[in-house]
Parts: sequence; structure tokens; C-alpha cells
Amino acid sequence: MALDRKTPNDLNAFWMPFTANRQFKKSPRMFVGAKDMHYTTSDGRQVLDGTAGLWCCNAGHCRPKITEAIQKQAAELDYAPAFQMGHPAAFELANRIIDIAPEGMEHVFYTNSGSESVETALKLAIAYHRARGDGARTRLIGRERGYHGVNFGGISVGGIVTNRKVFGPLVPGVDHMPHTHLPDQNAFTRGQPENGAYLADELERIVALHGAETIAAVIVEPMAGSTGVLLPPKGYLQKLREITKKHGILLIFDEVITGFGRLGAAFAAQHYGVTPDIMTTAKGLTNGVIPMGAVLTSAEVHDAFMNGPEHMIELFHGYTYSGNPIAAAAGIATLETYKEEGLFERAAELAPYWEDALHSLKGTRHVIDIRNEGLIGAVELEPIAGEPTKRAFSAFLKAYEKGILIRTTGDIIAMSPPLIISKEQIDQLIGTLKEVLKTLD
Ligand code: PXG
Repeated sequence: MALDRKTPNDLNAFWMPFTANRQFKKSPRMFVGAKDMHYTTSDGRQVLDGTAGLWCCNAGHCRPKITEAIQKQAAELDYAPAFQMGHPAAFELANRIIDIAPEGMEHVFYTNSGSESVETALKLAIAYHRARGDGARTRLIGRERGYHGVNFGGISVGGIVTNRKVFGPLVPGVDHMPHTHLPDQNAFTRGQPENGAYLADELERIVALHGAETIAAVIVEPMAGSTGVLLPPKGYLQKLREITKKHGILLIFDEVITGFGRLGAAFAAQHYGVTPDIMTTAKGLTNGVIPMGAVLTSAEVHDAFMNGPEHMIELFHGYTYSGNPIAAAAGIATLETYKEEGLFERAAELAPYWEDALHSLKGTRHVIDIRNEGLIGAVELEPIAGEPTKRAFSAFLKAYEKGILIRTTGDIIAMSPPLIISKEQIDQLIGTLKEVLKTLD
């Protein structure tokens, strides 16, 4: 009943995701435009994007090639059924993804988000073992502080307590490895910490507890983003790879944040030199512009399903919008933009400058740790006693007033600017943050 609304812009109906709704609606923050490194607010201010939207607009905003590709595709073929029919753009994009993926990744299954990519990967892992006659392998192992989206599989293997605890018993048969955050030993480390590879040995204990023959897969973010940027200690991912291989367990890398150049290589798998069996992606695949995710698998995983009568569906899984034409067109234009502008290389080149700028905040009021890798940075603040998250949230609000967009989780400030950021803009981002931190209670 739109006509009954008090005003055309009543904010009540929209229940916002992961948002302090009551605070927001009292004092809304609205973006009405975006171009390259900046957002425009409803009161006409320019805000420097320190987070690439939500870690997704890696090429910056409203890039002409992507906009035009979407417009053209929408006018040419708006939708094609995803099941039992195809269209060229989805195949072309899959090939282009595989071209930049680590060697050994050979197939692409489309989803519409990171959360759906995770569900798809977990289901694939269990069904893969079953297809090979190893149907007892159903357990899934995640990690404390892991973020794998918000659906039931993802929150079950995930380890962010607030995202799990009010949603009941979750998926059974899940266990968790310890997280890799060792502030006493690793605070203010630049890049990967030296200490903590031994934490991967905890997987051996979990395997011994449950029996390898019951475990389908281990899922980790190669670099844990959402929980506040926790880097893998040197040698840790290599150990996970060795242990999973030894026990016939699939290794899934959740690359929803780390994919598409964030660490200075196409994927974290290449950056860290460790190839999993399955990778989940989303976000940067379409520069965040159209919802789309993709799960990448090895030939071994894919081929295990390719048997039985040829007229039969091999995998009873998929979405109405898997490989949607407009999303696929956006994906192709996005990958072209990354390539033409050398944005993954640019991220790698800028990383040392970014690291220096970020670590210049050491010694600033409230700062208890700084972590960085590629074009990702986190600044951890001492929480206000008895009021966790409040200090960082105040920083977020003040930063926004001063014209920079940052993200906070708990009392950690996370930044992940578009890969087109200039050195001057890095200085502005970090300089403004420093001023904000100095004025915080
Ligand atoms: N896996 C990982 C590793 C993620 O970071 C998801 C899955 C889920 O993706 P979707 O597309 O379903 O949201 C994510 C998403 C933040 C932040 O500020 C992080 C995410 C999303 C929104 C905000 O840290 N990560």
C-alpha cells in the first residue's frame, strides 16, 4: 500500500542486513552515486572508498566497460534457462576464469553469492566421496573465526560466534580447527606471521578423533577476511594441504574475498603457492556489480560425477540464476578490465606502499595491532572496557563524516580499497584514519 506510507522515503520497510537498523534509521547514511574511487552521498559529499564496497568493487566504481556490457546483454538476451539450456557468455566466462585460475582448477559451477558458493562446495565435497563409493565421508571441518557466508552450511563450518549462536543446532558432523590469531607473538607483523604453522597440526588431532574415513573436506579462508584480517602463518597452508592430501580429504579454499587480485595475484592459492581441490568465489568476479559467484573444481572432483547414463543429470544442484546472462556479461567485462589495466599486478606493486602507510599508524592512540597483505589492512583497537565494538563503530562513523569509508568488525577496522587506488589516496585514507583515531574516546 505505497500510497499509505508517511513519506515516499519511509525507511521502515527495508530490514537492512548486518546493520544496526535503529541507529541507521535515526541517522541514515545514503550513497546516491559512485565513480572510480569515490561514492557520492545524498548530501552531496565525496567519500573515498577504502573498502571496495564490501570487498568486491576491485576495479572501482561505474567502470564504463562493465556498465556497457550489462546494458548490451540486457537488450540482447536477458535470461536463458539455467537448466538443460545454455548461452555463450556463461561458457566464455568459465573459460576466462579457468585461464587465470591456479593450474589444476578446470571447471566452474555458477552461483549468485559467496554464501551459495560455499553451500555448493560443501555439497560437492560430500557428493564427490559418495560418487566414488566412499559415502561415509560426510564430516566437514572448518575453523574458529572463519566466515563462510550466512547459509546453514556456511555458518556451521564458520566460526564467528554471533553469526551462529542464535540459529539452532546447525548442520551436524562439523568440527573446527583453532584460528591462527596469536597476538602475543605476532602483533604488528608485516605480512605473514612467522609463528603458528604448528596450528595446522590440530587437523591431525581432529582426524585422529573422528577417523579420516569420515571426513569429506576441510574449508578455510586462505586469509581470513571478515573476522578482521587474520593471515596464515608461514607454512600453515602448506601443512593443511599435506595433511588433507595424506588422508584423502578435500581442501576447499574460500576465496570470496581473496579472489580477483586482492592479494596481488588472481587468487590467494597462487599468492601462497598452495592449490586446493575446490575454490569458492564471488564478489570481485563481477566487480560486485551484479550478484554472481563461481565454484572452481579440479578435474578429479568434476570427473567423479561424469558417469551413469548420458541422459541423466549428474549433479542435482543449481540455481535459477546460475550463469545468468547479464551476470556473465558483467563477469567477462570485469575480467577484461582487470587484465587491460593490469590491476592484479598493480595491487602487488602497491602492496609495500600500502604496508608502510598502514604501519605508520603504530603508536597511534588505541591501536593494539596492525595486519596487512596485498591491498588488505586491519587496525585492531583496544576495546572500551565493557563496551566491545563501540570504539571501532565510532571510528567508522567519524571516518564517514570526514570522507572515508572503512569497515569494522568487533573492534577491528578493516580496509580493502579498489585496486585502482593511487598513492595519494592511500595517504588520504590512512591520514584521515589517523586523525579519527586521535579524537576517539
Ligand atoms: N565467504 C567469505 C570468505 C566471505 O568473505 C562470503 C563467503 C559470503 O558471501 P556473500 O556474497 O554471500 O555475502 C563472504 C562474504 C566484511 C564483509 O565487511 C565480508 C563479507 C560480506 C560482507 C561484509 O567483512 N564476506
